[in-house]
Amino acid sequence: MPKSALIVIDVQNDFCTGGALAVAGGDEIIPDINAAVEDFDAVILTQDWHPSGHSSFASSHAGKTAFEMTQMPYGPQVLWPDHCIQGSTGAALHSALDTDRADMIIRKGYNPAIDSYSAFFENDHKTPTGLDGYLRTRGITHLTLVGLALDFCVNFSAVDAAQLGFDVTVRQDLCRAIDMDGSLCAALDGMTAAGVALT
Ligand code: VGL
Ligand code: ZN
Repeated sequence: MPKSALIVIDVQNDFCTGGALAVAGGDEIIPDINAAVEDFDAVILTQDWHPSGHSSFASSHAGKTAFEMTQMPYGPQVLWPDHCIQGSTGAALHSALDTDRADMIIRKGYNPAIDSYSAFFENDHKTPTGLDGYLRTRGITHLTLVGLALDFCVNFSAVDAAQLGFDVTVRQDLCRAIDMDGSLCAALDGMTAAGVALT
């Protein structure tokens, strides 16, 4: 039997109702995510975890406002409202999320100069988070991704995972999207092209 993991992306207060970067319907998916953990050999949670003044925050760039694009040394980057600041209530995993079954919580986005949508690589597409090695050394080959946001962190994680050779499924019913400027459509196309199964 191939070993499987459920990867739960960024189910944190700031991405849920009332949060700094709330994703519409973000909280709705939590009960079904809690139910899904039973079907997997391993459960991994990710946590967006930025230092204050992070370079992905619009507030760190004079004259820029949230949801504008900017150019970083590693490429284009959306500028976000301040969110998921290390140790803040907004960065905490949502209290309705059952974290007891989680084997590991992997934090990302702690590098002040580089954002990290993906659970595998920072946005330079080079700096690894270590998750690839963790999964491989445990013999896990099949990944199912759920969480927030479908068009950003779930998307980047799924595409990287597929390119790393994992068998990847994204359960769209257990995700919600930000959907700005066609980002959801582009993400679905990109995941399909990368060989991700969308169910
Ligand atoms: C995310 C924008 C900024 C996400 C994280 O979890 O999708 N999006 N930081
Ligand atoms: Zn972030």
